[in-house]
Amino acid sequence: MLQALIFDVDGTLADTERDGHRVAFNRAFAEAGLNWEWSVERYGQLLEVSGGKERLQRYLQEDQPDFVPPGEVKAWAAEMHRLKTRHYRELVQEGIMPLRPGVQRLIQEARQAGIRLAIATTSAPENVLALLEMGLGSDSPSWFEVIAAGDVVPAKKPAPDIYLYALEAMGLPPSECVAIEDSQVGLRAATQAGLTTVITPSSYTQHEDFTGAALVVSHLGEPIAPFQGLTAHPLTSAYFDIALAQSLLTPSPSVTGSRIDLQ
Ligand code: XBP
Ligand code: MG
Repeated sequence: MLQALIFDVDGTLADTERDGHRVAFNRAFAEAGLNWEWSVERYGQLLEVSGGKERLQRYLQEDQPDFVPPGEVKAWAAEMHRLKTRHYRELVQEGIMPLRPGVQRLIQEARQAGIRLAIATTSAPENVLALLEMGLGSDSPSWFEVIAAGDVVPAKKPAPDIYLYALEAMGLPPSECVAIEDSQVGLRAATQAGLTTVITPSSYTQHEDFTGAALVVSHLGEPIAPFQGLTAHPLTSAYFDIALAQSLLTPSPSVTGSRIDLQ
């Protein structure tokens, strides 16, 4: 039986990378007196690295090899990331990154059905809280039993650690949960943790390979704005709901020799 939904944040709850995190990094660079500018295209490549601090260090290695940070590079990256986080929260509060279709509906439906909720993200916890409060209201963080975020585990996605952390905190096996992700990096993390995973590709991840996902749909969908199925999975619903999540965990009758096969 389905017990919980575990949500990724960036790209899944809202399309945050291009107009949120990327712009916030650029504003932090400007504030620090650096004339670096991450273009939409370059940021897309840097997204291969999960985590803002880690991404920044990859950029230094690849694009700014002669840059000498004041002090130790990790401390410098952490300080830049603090600036960036402040800018990111301001961007969220401007309301420029609405929740994706179906996110609010699904979360409300889960709450009504007694399905537990969790977050598993590589993004900093401050970012997650800002996005939830802006999109779902100030008390919404409390709806999530676990908000596993940022540096709570050292190995970020695609390592499964953040999902394993969330599962352990909830005391649930992966077989009773469904993860909702937008990227191949996130899919790898979730499936390596043993989770059935639904993918709603975001603007940066449209063309990624989602082999291994239980379901790939354009977004979670609304009754008046149906999702599009992006894999061969037979869809009888116009939007992703608890019944569909449950069906992904229930082995197909023809495979298991259930009532249908026994007739
Ligand atoms: C996406 C990430 C994050 C964000 C930036 O996380 O990799 O690093 O791009 O956030 P997810 P920070 O898809 O797992 O939510 O700068 O706070 O790391
Ligand atoms: Mg994501």
